[in-house]
Amino acid sequence: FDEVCEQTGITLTRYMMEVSRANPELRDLESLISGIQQACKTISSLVDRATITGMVGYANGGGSINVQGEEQKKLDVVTNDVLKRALRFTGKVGIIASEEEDVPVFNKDAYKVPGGEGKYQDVTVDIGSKYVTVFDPLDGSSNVDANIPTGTIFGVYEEAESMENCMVNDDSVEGSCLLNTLQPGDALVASGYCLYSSSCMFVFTIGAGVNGFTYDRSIGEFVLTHPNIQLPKRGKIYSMNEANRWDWDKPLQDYVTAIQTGQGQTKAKYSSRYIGSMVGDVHRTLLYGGIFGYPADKKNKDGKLRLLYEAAPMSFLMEQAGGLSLTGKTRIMDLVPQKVHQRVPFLAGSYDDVMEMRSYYDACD
Ligand code: AHM
Ligand code: MG
Repeated sequence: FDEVCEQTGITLTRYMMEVSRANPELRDLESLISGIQQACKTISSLVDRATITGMVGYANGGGSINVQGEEQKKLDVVTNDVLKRALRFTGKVGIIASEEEDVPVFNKDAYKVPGGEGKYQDVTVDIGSKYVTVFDPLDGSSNVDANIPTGTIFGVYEEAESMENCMVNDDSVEGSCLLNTLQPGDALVASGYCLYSSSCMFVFTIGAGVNGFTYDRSIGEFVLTHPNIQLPKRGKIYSMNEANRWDWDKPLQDYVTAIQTGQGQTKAKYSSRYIGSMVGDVHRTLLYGGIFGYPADKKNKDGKLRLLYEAAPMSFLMEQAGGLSLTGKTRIMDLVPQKVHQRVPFLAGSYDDVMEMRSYYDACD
């Protein structure tokens, strides 16, 4: 009988229940992760069925532009809404910052939940003991029409200060809600991603290592398949958009030339792999090792990836798996964002590979 019961394995739901039983102060985080996992299951189904349901292509016939000047795809808009609602109804999230929202959203409104005697009652988000959640609902969405992997990236911060002085205007938030949003990666309490690929995987950290769960559609649960992921100290793969090579910093050009030609520290000739979808590229790097990045170039001095909801959450994962994540020289987890949608050069992966890359920048000083 025991064997039959064990067939399900350790689900993400059970994992978080056990974490919060052992650490009652993390009970709110359990609710929050439950909201995110629920949203990821819905997004996985939306992505799976997108070509059947007509959910491919641009939103509003191409007229929908986000604050970063990017055209939003239909799936960007829908998945943002799915995640926002899932988080809001946990009652544990005060502020949400998303790639697809111009300014952070403050969950201050009352909403209705089922009450006693079949009635509905108004509740407001419990001010205090709340979290700030940052996310990119569907990273790599430009690839989705061609069935290339995509992913959801998220990061969770605790509110660093009281929300009393939070000012919400039509097109901006100021005061404590902005200060609570602009926290450095080092303040993250959880981060992770959900990868929508040949299988759907939820990989995350709460600051005690990295665990990977694979979605078992037959039971509707994420099941622990990759406990305690450790990045190999070295890999043999580099992963960057090489079309930008001639615009990269000289130290990075020299480093990549060295590992391509067997002149690097290991004397191995590295292979190149680049999906162009950060979640897939980071996932491969976590499992196989090597270095992945979106570096600075002449046109884009800060690279392409966003610090708050792409680079910092992924840096937390990389470090928790024993790897390293730098802008070139500087540790990304140390950076305090000045703006919600700020970009940052990102180079991360196996500890020794990233340190070798860094040595080319040191040599330039
Ligand atoms: P997005 O957030 O608009 O989807 O863009 C981010 C994506 C990353 O997933 C990926 O690493 C990068 O853009 C690829 O950019 P490029 O096509 O310039 O190589
Ligand atoms: Mg993105």
